[in-house]
Amino acid sequence: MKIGAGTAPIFSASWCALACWGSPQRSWGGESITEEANEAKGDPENIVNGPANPKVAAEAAMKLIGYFRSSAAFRVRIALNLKGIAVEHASRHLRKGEQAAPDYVALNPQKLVPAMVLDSGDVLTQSLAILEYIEEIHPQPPLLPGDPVDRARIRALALICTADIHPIQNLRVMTYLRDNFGQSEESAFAWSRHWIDTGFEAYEATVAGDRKTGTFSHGDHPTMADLCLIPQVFNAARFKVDMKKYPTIQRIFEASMKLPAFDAAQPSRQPDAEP
Ligand SMILES: N[C@@H](CCC(=O)N[C@@H](CS)C(=O)NCC(=O)O)C(=O)O
Repeated sequence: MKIGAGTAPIFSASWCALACWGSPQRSWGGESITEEANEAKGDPENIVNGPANPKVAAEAAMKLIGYFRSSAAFRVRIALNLKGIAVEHASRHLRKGEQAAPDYVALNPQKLVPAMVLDSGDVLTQSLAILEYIEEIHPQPPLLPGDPVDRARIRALALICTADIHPIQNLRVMTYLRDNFGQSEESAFAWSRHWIDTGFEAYEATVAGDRKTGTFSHGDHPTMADLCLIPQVFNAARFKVDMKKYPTIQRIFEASMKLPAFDAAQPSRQPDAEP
């Protein structure tokens, strides 16, 4: 999908210049990307908390539309941080249904975040496709290192989280269970826990004791597998999954969260974060 010339500007002046390892994520404030918000906040020049490093912001060419608690957007934020790519950030409040607003549906008919708008006007959707794109335009440090067998292992681990766990415990599925099947919040949580446990049992069995597992899921540097695992561990905490059952995953989680690229990408550090 491509945004043509003359398309109404949909982004707030909510910028986060994401610098490389160790540098904090800087926000220019603003959570929503409605045109009203744009009008209220004015041009980027009017934003009081401008970038500490104008060069980084000036290089920003891509715009990531996410939500602080979105694990799919979280994956992309980690990749951008790891690779030191600056982007403009904007948010759609999922609990308020902003992902279903017509201007967003025009970008992503799936009504899901994230979406990445390129300087060219092209719009990328699906976090794994966005990760692969980022990897192609900015190969260092690699998210998919090694030989084809290694890369298949990394992708398989990533897919446990992104294809088999996350899609059946995300917001719209939980809402559907409650609204159409009369399930309580507690039952919906139990559903999510079940599917996270099912996936994590497989993930743990794959990485535990495998010589290809290192500090991270594959070797001693973070890969696409970790970018998908760590946000899923955050979800597991929300749904009160007992992580003691998954010592290797827990170890990888702790190693990952020591890295600034992961830490800066976590939900509570986003400008649109809520308690
Ligand atoms: N497979 C998609 C999943 C995207 C997705 O499910 N996003 C969630 C947030 S993590 C969302 O937008 N949910 C809105 C909803 O459920 O209505 C991807 O990887 O990008």
